[in-house]
Amino acid sequence: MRIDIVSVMPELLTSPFQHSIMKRAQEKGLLTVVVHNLRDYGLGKHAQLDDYQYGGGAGMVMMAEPIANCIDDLKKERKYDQVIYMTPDGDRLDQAQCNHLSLFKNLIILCGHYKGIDERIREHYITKEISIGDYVLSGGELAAAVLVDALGRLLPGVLNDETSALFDSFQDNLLAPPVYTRPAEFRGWPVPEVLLSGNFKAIEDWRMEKSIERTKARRPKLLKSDES
Ligand code: 6GU
Repeated sequence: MRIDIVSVMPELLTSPFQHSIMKRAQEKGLLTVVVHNLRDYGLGKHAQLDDYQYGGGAGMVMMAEPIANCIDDLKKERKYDQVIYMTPDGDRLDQAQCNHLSLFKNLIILCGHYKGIDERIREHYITKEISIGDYVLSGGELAAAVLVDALGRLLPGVLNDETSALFDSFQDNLLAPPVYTRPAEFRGWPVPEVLLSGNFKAIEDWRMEKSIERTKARRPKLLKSDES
């Protein structure tokens, strides 16, 4: 999968993909992330990217032309499956959407800033609008990093144990069960005995029971529907 991220703050997007699983995904050639500085497409000698909004009101709006030119340039190089705009009024991201998006080959992610982008870009370029939750961030970059991470780990071959993404919280609308590591007793607090029993059937049953218990307690709506 190749992901091109268009941003006015590309510095915010350097570190998130240079560590751990995202680093390995790129080293293995399974994921390519390229960040583009929208400033390179700014207008005039100040490389202007935003302007006052028509009709008045506080806050600047990202102009259509730099964004259109940048996306046009990318589209000259390859065909894109989706042009995603990160915005708090987009569809709320969930695991089902991540699974769906992880199947695409080429994605563009546009990070919003200021009051947002000129509506004509949303109408004519954007194919999907995504929010990562009902709260407002100062820009779309951190949200884009969340999306890329969530997609990257789903690509076949990225995780060491291929099955481990399947056991993630949410993958079957259940939260993950509790996990323990050594020592078997810490400050008088023991690890549940079944986990030390070597009885794999009993361990599987225990984990399923704990998953359901935890989901009921913390996210009951997950059990009733596809809602969170
Ligand atoms: Cl995608 N962008 C911004 N600016 N804020 C958000 C968001 C995105 N998702 C939740 N809050």
